Amino acid sequence: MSEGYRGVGRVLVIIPTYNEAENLRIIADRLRKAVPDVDLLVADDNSPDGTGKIADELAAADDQIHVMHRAGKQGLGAAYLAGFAWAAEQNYDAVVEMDADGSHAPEELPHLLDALAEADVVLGSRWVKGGTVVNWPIHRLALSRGGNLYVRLALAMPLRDATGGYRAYRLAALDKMDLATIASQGYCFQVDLAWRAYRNGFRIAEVPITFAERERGASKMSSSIVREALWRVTVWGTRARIAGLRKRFAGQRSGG
Ligand SMILES: Nc1nc2c(ncn2[C@@H]2O[C@H](COP(=O)(O)OP(=O)(O)OP(=O)(O)O)[C@@H](O)[C@H]2O)c(=O)[nH]1
Ligand SMILES: [Mg+2]
Repeated sequence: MSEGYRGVGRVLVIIPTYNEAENLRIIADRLRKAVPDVDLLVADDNSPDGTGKIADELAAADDQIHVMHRAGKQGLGAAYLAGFAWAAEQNYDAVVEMDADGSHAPEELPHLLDALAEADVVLGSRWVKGGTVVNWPIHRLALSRGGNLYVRLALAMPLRDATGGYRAYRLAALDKMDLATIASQGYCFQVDLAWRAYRNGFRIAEVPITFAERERGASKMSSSIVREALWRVTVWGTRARIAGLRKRFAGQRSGG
């Protein structure tokens, strides 16, 4: 167990994994070197490629590395929720979301954590000044850009990168986000959390990151993940608009 990170307290980085045997050692090693003051939890969904066994070996050799073995593939949202609950039980002050595939550079984590000292939620952002994406094909760039534009318009939420998955949260903020009602499974989970943070009026900071395309292993991105995000964001946006209209209508009636 580490002493904690300056201005933030005890930090747990959660890396959800499904078939990341080629990546896990590399990312864990980079993280431990880049930010020795934070702990790591690997949340593995019983990966058929033996990722869970590698996680066990890493944990046996380093008491700042922990493993959660989950029964089977249930989506990244469910893995994160289980990780957040474990962090709360273990009295961490903050959690970080990070992919296993090297897209999120552990070397940039200090930027996120420094920002968290003055915020409740920090988004690693590809689409603010200084942020970039390296080696993405044009269709992935278009999907991320288009997805973020849609989220911004549908939810009227002024964030540049609400779909990204490199983030830091204070546990006190997560605690107020009513996580038990989250149904989002795929990457829509990230939008869901950003939307909850925004509606709660939390301090949200976006810091630029350099996002690199995965070099090894297979992507879990799919069209059903995109469809889920599309319909959920549309439902949330419509609900928010109806609630806004109701409020205005009620205000007009009582205010004359
Ligand atoms: N535990 C768990 N982890 C998952 C699941 N789906 C994805 N992940 C992990 O979530 C992280 C992000 O998944 P990726 O496949 O990299 O998704 P992506 O970044 O959209 O796609 P690419 O980078 O293009 O491959 C990785 O660490 C995955 O192993 C899941 O169902 N369960
Ligand atoms: Mg990835």
